[in-house]
Amino acid sequence: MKRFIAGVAAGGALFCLLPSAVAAGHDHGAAAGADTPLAEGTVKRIDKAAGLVTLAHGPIANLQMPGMTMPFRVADPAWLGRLKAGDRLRFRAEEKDGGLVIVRIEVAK
Ligand SMILES: [Cu+2]
Repeated sequence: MKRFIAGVAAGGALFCLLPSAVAAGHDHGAAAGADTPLAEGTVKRIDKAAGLVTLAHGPIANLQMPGMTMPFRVADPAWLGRLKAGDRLRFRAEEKDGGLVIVRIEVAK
């Protein structure tokens, strides 16, 4: 997972380029990935300055990733303002521009 974490850190500079790419990719992803269940996770830390949310997550089927705790970028920075440590959520993460980006979040209240 070192590759993914390095990608997230290095991808910070690309963050401003993401919204249109994510929006375009998400429409296709929703159809292509319709049979892939959302992953489950718990928010451990929010870093608004870096645009990252650290999740303790379960297996992510579409990324063939086992459960672990790691930071993710988010498709919309505004999401970070609506999350807090301890929130349990379901999410979809995709590989974009060499890093991992959360493109969908459903918070379990
Ligand atoms: Cu992970």
